[in-house]
Amino acid sequence: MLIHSKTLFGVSNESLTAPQIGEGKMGNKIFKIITVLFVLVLIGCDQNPFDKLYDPTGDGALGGGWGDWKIYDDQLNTRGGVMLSPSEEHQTFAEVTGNPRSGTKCIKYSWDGTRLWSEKDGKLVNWTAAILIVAPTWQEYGEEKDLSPGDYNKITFWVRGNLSSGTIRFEGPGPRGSCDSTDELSLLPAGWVGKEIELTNKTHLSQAKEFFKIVFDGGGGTVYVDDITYTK
Ligand SMILES: [Ca+2]
Repeated sequence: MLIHSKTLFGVSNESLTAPQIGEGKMGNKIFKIITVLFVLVLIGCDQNPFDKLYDPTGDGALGGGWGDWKIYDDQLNTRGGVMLSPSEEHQTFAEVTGNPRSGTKCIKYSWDGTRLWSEKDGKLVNWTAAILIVAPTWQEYGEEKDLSPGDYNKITFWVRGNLSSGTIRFEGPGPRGSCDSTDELSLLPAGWVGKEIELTNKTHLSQAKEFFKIVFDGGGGTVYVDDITYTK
């Protein structure tokens, strides 16, 4: 963002020089228009690594029937974004091509184990989470989607990876501490293994702010995830 600000400032200075010849108000208007255009161009060029996970095809399965809904196969099919918590430090979240469970890509999420500051908790915490959220960006977190018409009973997915210490768990929609989740896993398999989250709290499904969460607890590691599906 800092780079963008500097670039904008430079553009502003250049566009101010021409109108000073005698058209102050018109110059101001032109300056504002040029500034807005550059902001739009810069937003369009933003190289956010999560942009490639944005589904450009529309509502996916949500726009049609309410059958099984694969929210990630070789892309994120939710129109939502990805949020890292408690901050984005010391973690990597990406799509990778090596040894996916299906197609050509899978998700790779790593944490190096460094404790991070949590604004919500007001202290350093020993966990991190990658969250597939309903909102397109974390700044808009809080946007909800009603998944209850799907009558979904579980989320199925495939994982592999390794933990350096601590545990990992996978969660469905709902607040921390009360959402449906897998058990805490102290080991991840080297090869792909299927897992599932049983969805029991229908209130969380009707007011979903998140589709799926990967939570490292007590230590870092690397996990690969593929074929995340809401199903009956
Ligand atoms: Ca895949």
